[in-house]
Amino acid sequence: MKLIGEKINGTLLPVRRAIENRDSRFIRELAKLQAEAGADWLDVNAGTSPEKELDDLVWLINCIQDEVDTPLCIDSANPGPLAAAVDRVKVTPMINSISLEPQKLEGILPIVVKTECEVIALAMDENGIPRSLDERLTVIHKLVSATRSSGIPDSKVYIDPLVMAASTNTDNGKIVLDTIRIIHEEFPEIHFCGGVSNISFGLPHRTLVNQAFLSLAINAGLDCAILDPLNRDIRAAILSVELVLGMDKHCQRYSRASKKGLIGRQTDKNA
Ligand code: THG
Repeated sequence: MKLIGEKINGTLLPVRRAIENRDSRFIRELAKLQAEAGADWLDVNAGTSPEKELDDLVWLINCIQDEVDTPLCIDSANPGPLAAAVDRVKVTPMINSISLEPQKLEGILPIVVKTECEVIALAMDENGIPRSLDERLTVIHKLVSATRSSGIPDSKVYIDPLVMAASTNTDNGKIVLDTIRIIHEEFPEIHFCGGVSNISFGLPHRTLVNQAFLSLAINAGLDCAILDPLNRDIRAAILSVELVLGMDKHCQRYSRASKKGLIGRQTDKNA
């Protein structure tokens, strides 16, 4: 399971403040902590002010690269800032994201082709996120046609089925799980990626719901997630599910995490 660290996101208030104040120490610390916690990429999202996005994104990227070598996942809906960001990274990044919206296919897909990088493809089109399973599958089929005809190998595509709150529609979890299972069987080279914690939005004890969903999603074929790698509960869920599914040779990663005190109740290693 690959992890994309989500914490450098300008829609979070402390990050927005750090961007506004050009507080590079704060950003570097977030980069270091997530890299040490095992993030495979660091998501970089400059936030919501379009006129400043380019400057802010380039500043963020420079800060992060001064601290860590972890590849970046550049999270922007806008071709201009995205292209500028891609030009400044030291290691080939992941692009977050394309979708079936015409402006994404016209503006962002060519950047992916030129960069020969991995890309997250959101299961949505100009009408938004499809509500039913069938519609979501149709959108994904069209997305895969678009990436294939641009010459992008399936192995560089991460489909994001778009995890939505179960509190607003109790079918939301099942739709994502079925989407992953069906597309995974059809296109075995394609990866899946999602913002796992969206499932529990608006509910109490969010961790419980996140853990249950993550376990089922990994079983269905989810092999990448955007999450907080510093979150102990999430880390425990991933390690224990991978162990049970035979994805952790000799239970090595689980045991190592336990020895380091990274999982389980903090006072008792058998918890
Ligand atoms: N799909 C794709 N990209 C995405 C999302 C997605 N990018 C943005 C978002 N969704 C994922 N990013 C975040 C970033 C921060 C938080 C949630 C989603 C957040 N973080 C808390 C914090 O850092 O304080 C901690 C949460 C925790 O402890 O678990 O709320 O769906 N392609």
